[in-house]
This record gives sequence, structure tokens and C-alpha cells, in this order.
Amino acid sequence: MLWVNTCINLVNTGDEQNQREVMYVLSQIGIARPDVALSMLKNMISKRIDENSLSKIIRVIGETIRGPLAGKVLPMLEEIKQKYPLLKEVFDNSIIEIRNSEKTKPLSPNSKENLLLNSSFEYGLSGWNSTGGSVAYIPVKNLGSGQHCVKGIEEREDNLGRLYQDVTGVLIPGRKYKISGWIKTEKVEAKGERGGAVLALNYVDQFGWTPRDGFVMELGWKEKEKRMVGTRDWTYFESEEFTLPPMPSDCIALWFLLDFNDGKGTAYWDDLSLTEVK
Ligand SMILES: [Ca+2]
Repeated sequence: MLWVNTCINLVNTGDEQNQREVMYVLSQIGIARPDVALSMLKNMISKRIDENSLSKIIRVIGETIRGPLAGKVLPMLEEIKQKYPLLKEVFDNSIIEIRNSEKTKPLSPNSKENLLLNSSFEYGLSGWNSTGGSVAYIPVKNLGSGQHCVKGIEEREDNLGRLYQDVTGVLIPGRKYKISGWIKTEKVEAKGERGGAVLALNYVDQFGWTPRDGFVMELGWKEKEKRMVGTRDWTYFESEEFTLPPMPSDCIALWFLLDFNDGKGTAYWDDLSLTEVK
């Protein structure tokens, strides 16, 4: 079980991003095998004696462990808490956070069979990549659904600036799909009559740009009444069912992506979904 040791080492670096990644992996394992994930988690914590590190990891557990593993983790936290009276508050906060997350309703009822990983940013940016340049994407706490959403800040209209998940091979041309999600904007400016903060499923070329024939489905940039420019509160977008076309010859990948299409400013996204319509 080499990778279990790798996980333990990552947790022990004390780096919060590492700890979040490990907890994300555990939560994913916990969907199919909550008992296995729980014993791994116990294993990690039992190797820890330093109270300072323990309090850190307990806090990360409170912020990240969700899904089927959450119900199993609560009794474990209650039990370990007894051994560390000085850390009672840290344990209690995490227990409350996990309990509350189980009660939180998502903004949209679209969580089943979502083909995206970490679609609500509860595990930071795990599963997501950025094309970079003048854009920054950061997880933001206490906004959107659950505990986190993602914030994008784009300084230039002509920057590619995408946050994406590569779903090449996950989706099959000829089958029907739907995308949806929530967007909120702050002072987004777009060059033309179209453009703005969008969510999309597009084919991309080797540089991450979408050529004219690569557009599959893009939301938030053209419907006049719902175009995400200026400052707008959380707005829900849901596409029609559409059939995925084959990949054009000038493209190399299929991305689910967030973008400032021909625009700049600040925007937030949360509760995204990509589902197959059967
Ligand atoms: Ca969220």
C-alpha cells in the first residue's frame, strides 16, 4: 500500500493544499468504500502525536470530508476528541461543519450522475486546471452553495483565461448531454455585443482555444436577458439537451470550461454539472 504512505507523507507536510487533496481522494474512495476510507483516515491520524499538526488536520477534515464518509467520520472525531481535551474546540467546530454540510441544500438539484469532479469546489481546485496568463482562479469560502465556490479574476479581454476539466473520452460523440451551473459577476466588461462570464463545453485546439467549429454549448454570453456582464447576482443556467458532435480535425481535446469570453472582470461559479441524457 505504497500510495497510502504517500498520502500520509502528504498530510504530514502540513501543507493545506496537500491535505485537501488527500481528503478529496479519501472522500472519493468513501463513495464506494466508506469503511476502507475511514480506516485509512484513522491510520493517518493515529500516526500523529503533535497537537498542533493534529488540530490542523482536524480542521481540514471538517472543511473537506463530505458524502458517505462524513457520516462515518463523525463518531470517529467524537471518540478521538476525548483524548485531546485541549483541542475540544477544534474538534467541535469540525463536527459542526460536517453536520451542517449534510443539511445544506445545493443551489440546484443536479448532483446525480454528474460527470464533473469537484463540481461545487468543496475541495478547492482539485480536478481543475487553468490556462493561466492574466487570469487567477481561487476557491472562496462562505459563498455559493456548500462551503466554497470559485472566483475568477481576469485582467485582460484577450487572454485565454480558462478553468477547465478535460473530458475527452469521458463523453461520447452522438450521445446526448446537458450542462448547467451558477454564475455571479462583478464589473465584468466585454468587448462586443456578446461575451461575458460563461460556462461551456467546447472542443479546443493544441493551445486551448476554441476554433469556430469547436463550439458545442456555451452559456452566459448571448442570451440578452441573462448575459453575464456588469454586476449580476447568482444566475442559474441550464442548457437544452444537445448531441455531442464529433471532434473537428483542428481540435485535440474536449473541455468543460469556465471563461471570460472576450471579457474581463470578476466572476464566481458554483454547482456546475455535466450529465448524460439517457
Ligand atoms: Ca460549492
